Amino acid sequence: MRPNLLRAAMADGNVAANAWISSSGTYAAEALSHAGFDSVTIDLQHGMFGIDTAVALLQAVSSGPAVPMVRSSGADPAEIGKLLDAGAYGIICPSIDDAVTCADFVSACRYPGVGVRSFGPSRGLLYGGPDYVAHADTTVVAWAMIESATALSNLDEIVAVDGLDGVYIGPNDLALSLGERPGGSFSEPVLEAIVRVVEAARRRGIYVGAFCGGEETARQLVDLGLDLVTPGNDISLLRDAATRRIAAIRGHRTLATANAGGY
Ligand code: 3PY
Ligand code: MG
Repeated sequence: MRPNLLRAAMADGNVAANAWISSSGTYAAEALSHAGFDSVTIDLQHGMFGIDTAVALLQAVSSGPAVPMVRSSGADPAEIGKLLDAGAYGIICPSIDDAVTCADFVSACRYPGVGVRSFGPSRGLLYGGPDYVAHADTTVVAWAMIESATALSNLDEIVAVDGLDGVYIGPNDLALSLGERPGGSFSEPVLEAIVRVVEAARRRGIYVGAFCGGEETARQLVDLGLDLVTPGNDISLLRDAATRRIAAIRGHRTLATANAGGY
């Protein structure tokens, strides 16, 4: 089976850079896969498209060197199975608030013996290779999103779930849940929560990644020792580059504020 180079990069102690796709264009997804990111995640929860487009985006991402992942819209095993069948090498599952939901999510990512994934790997075979089924369970990365006060209170049980590969922090929902404002730089309570998640993941020897609004917060989390950071999404990259270039042309800097959370 084609190896998961994201797993290999993180296992070697490198910090992985993950791109985030929220728009439906396959050409942009293909370009980001060639831009130097270790992985590209297609956001089926908040992205402006449905599952059929997510499949086309997986095709676009896998035409380049980055590892294709999807943030599912939830923990539904039917949707997760379809995304894996379509060739996702990693699933980031939103709103994992307790160990039971986490165990169900991991089970949806693994074939019987370990989990409940149904057979039908279709495009997974094309991308992964003919021995896909034998190695999928140890190749696909299962990330549980930690993004609420409830998840924080159940953190030790969540990270202890058998077969979970990593936790992925959603700082915007986490901020809302803690009574803080999402977007921009991390408030003190959000940063404290992030540190708690990093420590819990480290104790269990699983990976820890996070969404970041931009390059400053991404650098801050690289310094905290995260294994993977997402420095904003495709649209924030576009807006940021556009803003910088317009400012360079006009000779002054006008920061876009409407999209401060990276969406
Ligand atoms: C969050 O910050 O809540 C996210 O889900 C990031 O994608
Ligand atoms: Mg979220």
